[in-house]
Amino acid sequence: MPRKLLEPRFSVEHLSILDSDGNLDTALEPELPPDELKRMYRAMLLARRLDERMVRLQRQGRVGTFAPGKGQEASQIGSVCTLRATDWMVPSFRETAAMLWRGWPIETLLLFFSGRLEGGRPGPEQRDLPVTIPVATQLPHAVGLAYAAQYRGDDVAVMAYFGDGATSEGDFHEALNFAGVWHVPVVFVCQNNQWAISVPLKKQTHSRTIAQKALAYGIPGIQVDGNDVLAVYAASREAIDRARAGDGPTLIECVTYRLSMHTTADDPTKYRAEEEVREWERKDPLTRFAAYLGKKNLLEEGLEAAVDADIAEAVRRFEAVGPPDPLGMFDHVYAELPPHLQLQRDELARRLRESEAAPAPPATPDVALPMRGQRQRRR
Ligand SMILES: Cc1ncc(C[n+]2csc(CCOP(=O)(O)OP(=O)(O)O)c2C)c(N)n1
Ligand SMILES: [Mg+2]
Repeated sequence: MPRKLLEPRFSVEHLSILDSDGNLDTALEPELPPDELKRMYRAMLLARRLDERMVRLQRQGRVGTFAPGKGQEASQIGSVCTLRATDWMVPSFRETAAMLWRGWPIETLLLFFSGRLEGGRPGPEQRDLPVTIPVATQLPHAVGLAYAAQYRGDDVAVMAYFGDGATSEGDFHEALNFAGVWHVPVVFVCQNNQWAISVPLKKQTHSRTIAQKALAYGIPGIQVDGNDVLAVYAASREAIDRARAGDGPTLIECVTYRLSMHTTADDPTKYRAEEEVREWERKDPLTRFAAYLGKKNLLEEGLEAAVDADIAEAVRRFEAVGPPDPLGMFDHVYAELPPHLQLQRDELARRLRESEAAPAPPATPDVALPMRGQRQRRR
């Protein structure tokens, strides 16, 4: 019996429209109205400035651990801007830019990164899932949302975000498999930022691209220059239109780079070369987009100051929120507290009552049980 070729040899497309030297492929340039281009740039700039501010706030002990998205603004804004308010957006933990676009107030994001419950709650009309820290677990949820939309006949698409590291998790493969089998309206956006904490891409996968993993699940996959907002937009537009037309899921791999640390608890100088970072700084998605807009006369004067003022206002509102109730840490994990936690809760409640009754100055740490980074003795 001769050997038969069952699958044709496949190729994986790489899409780039505006390169880091400002060269534009006009044949591929998407048709975006000037106001939309301006809105996209503003969102990217807001995300960048907020990102830098968040790191400073964390260093000052004013917010908790934060995962910077610096360098990934084009991957996020170029994709999320193709969604309607009625579509679902499913973030991981580095999607601050995408969340801002979807209308999350800045102070809510600050609350989230201070460990506050209020920070994780989408608005009542908002079709976003909250931040997901456990890597890749949001992907089966995204497929479930798409399956429900398909079942109910809703005109809704779902966009789910994750990193290169997430593709090593079973959840990623299960999600793509179900999405392919059910042919549901979901777009998987992988932000391949080259690192999963200290693990480089080459130790994550032996595949030449992440996009090609789609082939195994019978769905289209495309690789795009993730620092080129026009390329990300074009690929996302196509994928979302396909989902809406009932033509099933797509995997988009955005090739990008995490310019900052994994989180504020990480020191990337321990595991990656400065030269690598410098090289990617030259491919900065904001500089490139700004140059493109400049040529079209669409760069607004004073935008940076306006964005900074919005951030400063939000920081003021965030810092005016009262401290959390320390007893809240016992809520929302167990429906019924196990006895050992009930004992700890009672003990903390007693100490808090005592410390409230105690006269100033503040009691010793043993009595006050302060939490790191929290100004919680205002109750
Ligand atoms: C299930 C699970 N395992 C491990 C972790 C710890 N962890 C947090 S982020 C991360 C790396 C994720 O890398 P990637 O998917 O590339 O996303 P990136 O951080 O680069 O955005 C790990 C291992 C976790 N949060 N969840
Ligand atoms: Mg990564």
